[in-house]
Amino acid sequence: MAVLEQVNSPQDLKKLSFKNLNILSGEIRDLIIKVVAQNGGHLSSNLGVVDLTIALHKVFDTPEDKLIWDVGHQCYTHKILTGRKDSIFTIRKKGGLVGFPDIFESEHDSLNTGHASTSLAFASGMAIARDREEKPFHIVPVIGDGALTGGVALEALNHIGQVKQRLIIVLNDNKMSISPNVGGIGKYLNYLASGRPYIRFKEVMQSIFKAIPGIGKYLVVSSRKILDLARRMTVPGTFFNDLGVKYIGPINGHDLKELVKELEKAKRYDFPVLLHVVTRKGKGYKPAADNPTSFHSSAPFDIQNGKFLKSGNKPSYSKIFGRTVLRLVREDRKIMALTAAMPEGTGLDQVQEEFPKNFYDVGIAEQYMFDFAGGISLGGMKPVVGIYSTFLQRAVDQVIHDIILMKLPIVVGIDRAGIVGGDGSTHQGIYDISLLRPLPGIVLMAPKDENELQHMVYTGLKLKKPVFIRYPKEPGIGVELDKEFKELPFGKSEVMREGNDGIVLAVGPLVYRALAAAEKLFAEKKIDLTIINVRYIKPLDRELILQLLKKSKAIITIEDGIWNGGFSSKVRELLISKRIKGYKVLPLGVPEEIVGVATRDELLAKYHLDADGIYEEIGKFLAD
Ligand SMILES: Cc1ncc(C[n+]2csc(CCOP(=O)(O)OP(=O)(O)O)c2C)c(N)n1
Repeated sequence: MAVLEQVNSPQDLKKLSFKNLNILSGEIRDLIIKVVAQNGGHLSSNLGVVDLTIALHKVFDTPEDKLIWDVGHQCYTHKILTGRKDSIFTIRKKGGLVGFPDIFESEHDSLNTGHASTSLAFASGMAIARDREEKPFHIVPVIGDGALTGGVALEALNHIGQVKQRLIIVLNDNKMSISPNVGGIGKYLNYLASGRPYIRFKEVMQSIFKAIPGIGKYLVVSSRKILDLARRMTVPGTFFNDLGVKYIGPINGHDLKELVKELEKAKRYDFPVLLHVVTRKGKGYKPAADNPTSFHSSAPFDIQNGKFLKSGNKPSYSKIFGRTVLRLVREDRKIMALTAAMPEGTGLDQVQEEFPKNFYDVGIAEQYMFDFAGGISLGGMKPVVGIYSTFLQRAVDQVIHDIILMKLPIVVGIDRAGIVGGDGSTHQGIYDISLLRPLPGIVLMAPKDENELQHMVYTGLKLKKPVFIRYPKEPGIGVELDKEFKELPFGKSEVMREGNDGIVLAVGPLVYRALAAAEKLFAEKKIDLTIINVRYIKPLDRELILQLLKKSKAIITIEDGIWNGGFSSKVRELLISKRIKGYKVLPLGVPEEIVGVATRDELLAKYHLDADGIYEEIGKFLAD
């Protein structure tokens, strides 16, 4: 019988021998590979922490002890071991398990995560609360070397070193963020992981022993134990030790015995310790180990050859964004492409490859990136930022305080804007319109297709203002790309279809779904709609909207995001400010609720944002 069959809760692990734990580790890897090959998901990070997770559950007792997974994308083994083995094939599917820890899903998940670097701050707060109540349990945040570079993690370390709560921080160091980790902290961890501080210490000690006349050479031989002890003590990890967090490591993250031994020891301290655990991303599946970046957030694939199962040849908006920036850099070396740890995801890796000097990956540091961009802009260069809508949320203060108030020219590609499939609530890009639209002096655009996206990036750079361009995570429409870039008329929308029965103001690629709905409404119900490709959410084409109101006072707004406070509200505010009477508005968008896990298409259908939903909603609205 497979060992995994005997494990239904973390308690079952406690009885297993190390031999069986090692067998279990192989079985879990096989299961995770099968699950991700079928559903897509985070493969390389999950394969990297199988042994670490087994060791953690062997040593600690969840749910009493709190395991906190930073980012949370590496939680599959944790889910398998904490009673969710039988539903693991539902992960990332509608109604299934969330691909990240979720406190509503299991008592073993002590924190919802998805955005990086939050674990240490939460652990710190939870430890204060625990200690006030004099409770004995352990709090164990597990943070990657990538997430450790995030500002909030460093702010937490700074405070933890001061407050000195009892905490066991596990630093899972695999040298990788999604791409290879960047920056000084990563280099420092590599230095620690290589054992070089110890080797250096050993060399110095041995030369001191040798210099002692007579007995020196004997001391060198017998000093191994002392040196070994010294290795465990203060020499490595000075950065952490000096902050007030005891460094322990490096520890082989694939050696269960060593892991269990070190975790058991860590339980004895009554102050914060950091265990530096070294793991390999993708371990156990060669294609993922060889190419951890592609298998970070993986599409379904063929297990035999590691090839992704492709769905069509249309380029993504990210690809077109990166390609456009690359073409523009070829013409103008003042352009600087910036990303916070997402070179591939944003498409800006294309710039990195050809113009490494015009590209910066700043690590998981969205706030820093906007201030860095501000500095670049003040210095007379042209920053172009690629960022996911969901991660932009973290830098809204920098956008307002450091970019908008100084009216700094910058172009921001907001990727994954709108509904995002698979990842669930933490990754939805549904708030950017409502967050950005009240900000004075900004330009906010949304292309209806990939051809328009390239013109928007070009136009954005010409405008010399803070410009934001939002586009979704879905393949482009497949339209032909114009060879030459062109400047889009500032603040002007595009009329796609004319009719007298209602005005549809559609944002982004939803324009095409609205067009399809309009054709069907005309064919089946003789309802004749005007369809507008909004293009500029800000500044709004007020002139056109006011003009169109002469034809019809039935307005339908369609946006891929929350409509409450979003584009729909903006249109309504215009109508109110102009004291227009007798209009009615149908707002199609995401309502004010937490958007869970499903595919993008399923979610679009749920919120009536697919062609059929738009058709039905408008049909009902105009019939009322
Ligand atoms: C604030 C934020 N920015 C970017 C991301 C996208 N992201 C997800 S995982 C990841 C890499 C994390 O690296 P690390 O913490 O070392 O974990 P690993 O995947 O290597 O196990 C990034 C950049 C994120 N989740 N949150």
